[in-house]
Amino acid sequence: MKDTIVAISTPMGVGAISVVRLSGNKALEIVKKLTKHQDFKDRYATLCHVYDEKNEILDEVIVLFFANPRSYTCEDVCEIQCHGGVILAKEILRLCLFFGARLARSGEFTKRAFLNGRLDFSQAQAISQIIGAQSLQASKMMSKQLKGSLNDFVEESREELLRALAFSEVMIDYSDEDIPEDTTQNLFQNLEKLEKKLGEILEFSKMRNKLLEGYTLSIIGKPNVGKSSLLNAILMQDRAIVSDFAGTTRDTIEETINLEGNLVKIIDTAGIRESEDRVESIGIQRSIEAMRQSDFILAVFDLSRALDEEDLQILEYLTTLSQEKFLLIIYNKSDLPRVLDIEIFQERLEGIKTLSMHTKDTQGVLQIKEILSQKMLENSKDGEILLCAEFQLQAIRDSITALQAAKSMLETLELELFSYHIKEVITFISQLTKPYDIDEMFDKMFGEFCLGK
Ligand SMILES: Nc1nc2c(ncn2[C@@H]2O[C@H](COP(=O)(O)OP(=O)(O)OP(=O)(O)O)[C@@H](O)[C@H]2O)c(=O)[nH]1
Ligand SMILES: [Mg+2]
Repeated sequence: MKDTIVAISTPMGVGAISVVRLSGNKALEIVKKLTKHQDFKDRYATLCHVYDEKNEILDEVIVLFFANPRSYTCEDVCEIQCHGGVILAKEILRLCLFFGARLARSGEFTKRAFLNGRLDFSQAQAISQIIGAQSLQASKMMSKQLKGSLNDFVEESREELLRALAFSEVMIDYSDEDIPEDTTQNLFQNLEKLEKKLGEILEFSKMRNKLLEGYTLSIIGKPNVGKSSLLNAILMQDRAIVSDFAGTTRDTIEETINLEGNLVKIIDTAGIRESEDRVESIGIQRSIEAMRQSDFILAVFDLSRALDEEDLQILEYLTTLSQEKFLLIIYNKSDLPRVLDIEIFQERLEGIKTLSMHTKDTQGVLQIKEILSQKMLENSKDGEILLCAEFQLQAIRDSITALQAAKSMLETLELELFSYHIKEVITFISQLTKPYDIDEMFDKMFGEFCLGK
């Protein structure tokens, strides 16, 4: 890690300013050559010029200097803020290389921060997630992780387990009768608590990863009930073609909206019904697939038409999905005289939220958005630890298995085996924040970052 690295840290060609970042022993020296300015103060902004090799002024810039170790990487760091666009930042980058810096690999700044002890593994990972996060809640949660809440949990659990291990090691040579029963009971309860907590983290993480990826919502229903009209109303633009011809939408249409900081992909589907038409029936297959992939389903029915075979078929689908998906039944076209008998829906889909509306009614659309936002809010309650990487989820699963084995050994007072399994749990739990001490592992993980981080 002797060499000084450089990268453009802002997205290419976007925005009014770009930042070129240098880290390493020679960072300051390079900036001095670049600007012909000698006096940079730690943690101060300095206005100066950048010159090219022919001594011509290239740009007016602001240099931020962070002396080691109080910098992102714990090394000397200089950030050069130049004017935006592609050309200038690239030119400054080129000059930095000319004066002896090396191009940073993606994630290399964060890797250095990690290797210099500035961040632990989970914090480094949280940074990668913040950059890629698709929702405001997710970035907030990751920022919290950055503060080290996962680290605290791992430390606390380790202490608990070490206490269990110490007890076991001391008691190993005693006969069963001499082992105090209340102590083992107490120990058992604590392990049970830890197991429960691990289970919660696992469940929570699986669910919350939605916040990172974004949600999917599909609008389904038989032909002509007003699905595309509803999509347009939600988007507040005429995105999909609407007509009174049944089968207007032949393939799925996708649009993304931002609902209170959450990214929601909305899929308008081809109406579900048995179809002779090959093109349409492919579309229908897709809409069934869309439903399977969705977190939310808006199932649209037409209040102005009598219940028919197609509605019943859709009801059938919905009952199989209602366990795992968030389902909202929309009774559409409430502006027309009501013909649809909704009793059968109430019977079959007990406890499911319903809403009567028509698509020209902004009130109805607002209500839909509110219901969805509420649901997403429930999904993003604070205070839990969120794990994103598969190896972490695996470490939790392994911890739970080992913990269960340890508990059953404690019950039968087979303390040697108990100790063995507790040591396993300690190893697995430690992997949450310090997975493996292998360099390639880091390269792989940090390589997922974008350049300049
Ligand atoms: N009166 C009334 N008409 C509506 C309402 N919503 C949609 N429509 C009309 O119903 C017809 C069908 O609307 P679409 O949005 O194309 O229906 P769809 O479900 O997408 O139909 P397919 O794509 O064929 O499956 C159009 O003529 C719309 O103008 C509503 O709330 N009230
Ligand atoms: Mg349509």
